Amino acid sequence: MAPKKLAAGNWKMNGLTASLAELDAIAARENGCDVLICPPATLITAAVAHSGEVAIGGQDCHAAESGAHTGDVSAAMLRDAGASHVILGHSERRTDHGETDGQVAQKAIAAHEAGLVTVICIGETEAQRDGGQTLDVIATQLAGSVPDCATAANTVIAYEPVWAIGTGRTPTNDQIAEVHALIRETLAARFSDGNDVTLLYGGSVKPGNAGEIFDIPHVNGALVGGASLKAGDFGPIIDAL
Ligand code: G2H
Repeated sequence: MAPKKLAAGNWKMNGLTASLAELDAIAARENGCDVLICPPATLITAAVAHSGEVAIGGQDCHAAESGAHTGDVSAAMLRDAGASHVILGHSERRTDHGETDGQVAQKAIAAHEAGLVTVICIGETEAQRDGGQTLDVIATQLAGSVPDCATAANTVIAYEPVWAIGTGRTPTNDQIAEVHALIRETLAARFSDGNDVTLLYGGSVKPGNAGEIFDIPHVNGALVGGASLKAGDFGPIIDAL
């Protein structure tokens, strides 16, 4: 089995009910690859009703199944709302909420138990890249954030350099290729189906750069933030895949 191609949109803390019109437009222009939209939790149930073949996911979940965790949602709740995927370990969660690799792995275990596909995010900061630590950081995050129960069917890995997120800056194609090759090698060494895991690039992907990023070896799609909010931007990215 070859890795599935996936165009994933992360709406972050953006979107009201009216935004579902964009989802209708995205659903209408599918090109055969898998498409995922992760709206805010408030929109998941309504988004499922608008999504057609487009998968709907959450942007985070708690590691516990239920309990006294004000403001959090569990993996089972996301599944119950109709989500099929969940993003975990996004750098904004790691930065804003202090999430560690170990916590991300616990969340991933809970998500897999609930039947969700996890999109586990990893990526270096600008200081780490400037300090020549990128490959070590990626290896450490992969080892710590991806649980032993990961398979090609239940796990997607997104490489998102922190300095490229929402900044309009992107790594060179060679930099993306180097990190994706490391991720592929590491997964293949650890998991029997590691060669089949879908690997996404994320960080300032837009219609103008998606095609060349998708041509890089071991890039099987993208996790797109700002450019996933409008079907006029996300549609051409889907088409480029
Ligand atoms: C990276 C990405 C989506 P953007 O966070 O996960 O956002 O495309 O806006 O850089």
